[in-house]
Amino acid sequence: MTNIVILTGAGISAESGLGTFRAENGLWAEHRVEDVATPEGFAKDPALVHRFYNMRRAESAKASPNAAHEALARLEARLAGDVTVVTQNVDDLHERGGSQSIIHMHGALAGSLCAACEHRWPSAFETTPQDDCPSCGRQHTRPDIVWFGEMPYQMERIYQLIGQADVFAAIGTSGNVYPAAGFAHEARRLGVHTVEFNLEPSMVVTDFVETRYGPATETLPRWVDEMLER
Ligand code: BJW
Repeated sequence: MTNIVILTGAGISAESGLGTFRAENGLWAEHRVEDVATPEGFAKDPALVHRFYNMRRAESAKASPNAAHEALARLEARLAGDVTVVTQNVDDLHERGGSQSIIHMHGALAGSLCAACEHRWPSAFETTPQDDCPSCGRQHTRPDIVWFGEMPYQMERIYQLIGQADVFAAIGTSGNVYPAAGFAHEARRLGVHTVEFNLEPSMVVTDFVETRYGPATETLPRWVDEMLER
């Protein structure tokens, strides 16, 4: 039995055509992070934030899962052991790629959240600040996304999974955003084998005992083959 926890970031969806955040031509080259990814930005201009996530939802719907998403689904289906994908991504490419065990720690484009009563429901394809909450009827609808200063989802469960893991792999994440950027450190402290997949060393590269650089659609399927042959 081998238990594997996989942390994914924007880089795994890059080859599906979705922008990463911190690249020169990335999402935040055109949108200030303070405006679209903080509660304060939402309070200042909710219509702008809704437009930003409507645009992201439309781009995500046009994208298809790539060979890296599919490789992770194959690993989960065939490995003798548990594979959990903890994703920082808000797209649904892991679901559509066939993974079953997925934690969206930064929320999902598929969800809406009432900022007044915290009711959650499946998001419409296009949302506006005027949308009524189906539970309390007030107009405080926001995307169910974890912004800076907010607590990511299922943290207790994630640390529990890391504590039971044999392997921790991080794929396509720059290591800039905590607490996700601290998972490899915790895994290594517990003696878990840590492996990084990226185009280049991340900010937390020293927490990994193994590194594999190159496009995830090439490095991941190879690694999955190796894990399944062990
Ligand atoms: C490829 C590739 C290919 C490309 N193949 N690879 C000081 C110290 C420590 C922490 C903090 C601090 N000050 C503030 C904090 C906390 C803060 C934080 O970390 N800030 C940092 C900027 C320092 N964190 C938070 O606020 C979090 N909450 C929290 O800490 O709660 C605790 C708390 C709450 C309240 C009170 C007290 C405590 C919440 C963080 C939420 C992040 N949300 C976002 C936006 C929303 C989602 C969305 O709009 O989609 O999530 S930020 C953004 O960054 C997004 C991502 O999920 C996240 C990570 O980005 P990611 O995925 O790593 O993307 P990139 O673009 O950075 O990197 C892509 C990588 O892919 C690159 O490395 C490429 O090389 C690679 N790549 N193509 C392989 N083909």
